Amino acid sequence: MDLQQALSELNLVKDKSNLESFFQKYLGKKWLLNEEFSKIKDASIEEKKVLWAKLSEIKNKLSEEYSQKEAEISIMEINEQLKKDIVDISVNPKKYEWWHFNLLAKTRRDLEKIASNMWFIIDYGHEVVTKYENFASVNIPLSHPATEMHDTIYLQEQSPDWENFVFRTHNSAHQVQDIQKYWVPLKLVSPGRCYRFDDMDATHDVMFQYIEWIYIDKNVSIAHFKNYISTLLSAIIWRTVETRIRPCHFPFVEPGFEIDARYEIIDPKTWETSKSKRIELLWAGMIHPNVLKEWWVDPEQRSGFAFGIGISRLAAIRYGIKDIRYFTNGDLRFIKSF
Ligand code: FA5
Repeated sequence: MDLQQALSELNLVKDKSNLESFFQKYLGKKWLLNEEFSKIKDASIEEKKVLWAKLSEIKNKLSEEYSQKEAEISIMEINEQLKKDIVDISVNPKKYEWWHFNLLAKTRRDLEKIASNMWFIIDYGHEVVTKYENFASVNIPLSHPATEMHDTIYLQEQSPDWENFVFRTHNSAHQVQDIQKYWVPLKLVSPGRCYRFDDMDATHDVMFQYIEWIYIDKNVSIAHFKNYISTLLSAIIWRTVETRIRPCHFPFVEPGFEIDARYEIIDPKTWETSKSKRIELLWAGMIHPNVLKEWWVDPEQRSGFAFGIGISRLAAIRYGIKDIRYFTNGDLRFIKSF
């Protein structure tokens, strides 16, 4: 067998199928070299040694050249494929759109800015809290309807003597810890997600953004509450809104108030406006003396107000949206219109 002949044939190989034929011819089962090796058995011992060495050298050389060729062809094929697969990943600057915050995040951030400007501390707390923090620490007895399974999302109990954990239903849940952390006088806001097992509709979500404001000091009165709430609402809402304040009962506060709002809904297609129904915007009140005692604050010395606003309802009023589900359903037509 002529090694030079084999090598020049290998040199002419340009693709995988020719390479395969070459392999079958020289190196496969029925290889030419095999024939040469089979002749060794008839040779004398001395000739055997020489022939074996010569054929082994040919075999090694051919195998080495073959492997090199195989690698070359693979790289060549990959490069050809890459040329065909070219994708233009450069972005057309004219098509690039500037991002903006989701309207809920924007409203929450604006609320936080206003709160800092009024010298309120911002503390987000935890989304998973104990049953005590969520209910008893704010004077909600465990027999209260709000503690029932259909309102509260409980975490699975690990053992019978284990304190139940819940997804917080309101941010009032970590006030007991905030008091321990910052003590009084206290001006604090707690923004963040809350969870309730509510049926979803235009004003209810199962997970919603909420912000709680709390102010405790000497001689804090309803007049302070009115002043803060009207400053806050006029800073965050730039549209005409009809508000109504009315007394209500919430165990955390005494007296308690509710503020409802009626606002202008804008039709995104026609830009026509219509009046919304009256919606509950926030609950508030003067912190109940029992709650202050529970927090080791002397109700004879200190008083305070607290209020909790659903940020999605506030954002709906702010931007004239008729249904809070638009904020989270990912509809690009809605997102792009802001
Ligand atoms: C509370 O959670 C009280 N912690 C509020 C409070 C704070 C009272 C301080 C007194 C003192 P309420 O359950 O009403 O109250 O919820 C407060 C606000 O959260 C509502 O006014 C509403 O704006 C919003 N909200 C309540 N449930 C939902 C829901 N499922 N989806 C969206 N927003 C909601």
